[in-house]
Amino acid sequence: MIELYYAPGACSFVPHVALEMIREATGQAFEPRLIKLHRAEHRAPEYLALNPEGQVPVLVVDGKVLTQIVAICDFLDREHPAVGLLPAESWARAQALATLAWFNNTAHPAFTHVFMPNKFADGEAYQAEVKRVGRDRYHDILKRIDSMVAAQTGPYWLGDRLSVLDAYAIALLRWGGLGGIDPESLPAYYAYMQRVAKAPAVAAAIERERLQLNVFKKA
Ligand SMILES: N[C@@H](CCC(=O)N[C@@H](CS)C(=O)NCC(=O)O)C(=O)O
Repeated sequence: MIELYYAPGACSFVPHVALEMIREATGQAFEPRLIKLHRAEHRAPEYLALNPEGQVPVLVVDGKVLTQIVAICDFLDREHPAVGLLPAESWARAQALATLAWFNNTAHPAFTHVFMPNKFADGEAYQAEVKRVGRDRYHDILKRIDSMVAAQTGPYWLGDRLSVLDAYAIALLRWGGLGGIDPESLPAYYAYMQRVAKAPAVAAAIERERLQLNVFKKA
């Protein structure tokens, strides 16, 4: 049995989409386990026993725990190579993993500075500064992704097939809206997000998480 511990709108959206892609292609089901971050369920002792970082996602496979999106995506892809979560050819796969790792270790933590400045500084003034610098940096990253998307030839990040990169890319743009960055100011990226959201596996994850794609509110 496969279980996914996820929180609506969080980065666990990436393995969530991956598991929906697997379900769509092979019929293999998974058990979604909702963790409410606003209720601090990720800080409960039972959850910390699963993931001492107190973060989603966590994948549990027949009772065995796997954390970290890059590892989870690699594992699921190796279990189901025909689904196309990642490319099969060595160079294309390495390039896709480089992008996935960049999303995870650079773009994503840049947003953490905007969303959870309390992780990086004490006191309101310092946190406001962390947030301000973080938002500028995150905006630059989203602009870079917008140019990358504009240069793409197919409907998805890797061309004609949906992959886990699409799931991460649209989660990052959605977070931009939460951080005060208007997604419509990044036209190629915004059009791509709407296209990706229509893919059945993505739409299923969006529905389960009850997500609105554009959460930007003018200040
Ligand atoms: N590198 C980790 C990042 C996980 C992560 O940052 N999860 C966030 C949600 S997007 C979380 O659970 N945050 C709650 C917290 O850190 O308190 C991974 O790939 O799984």
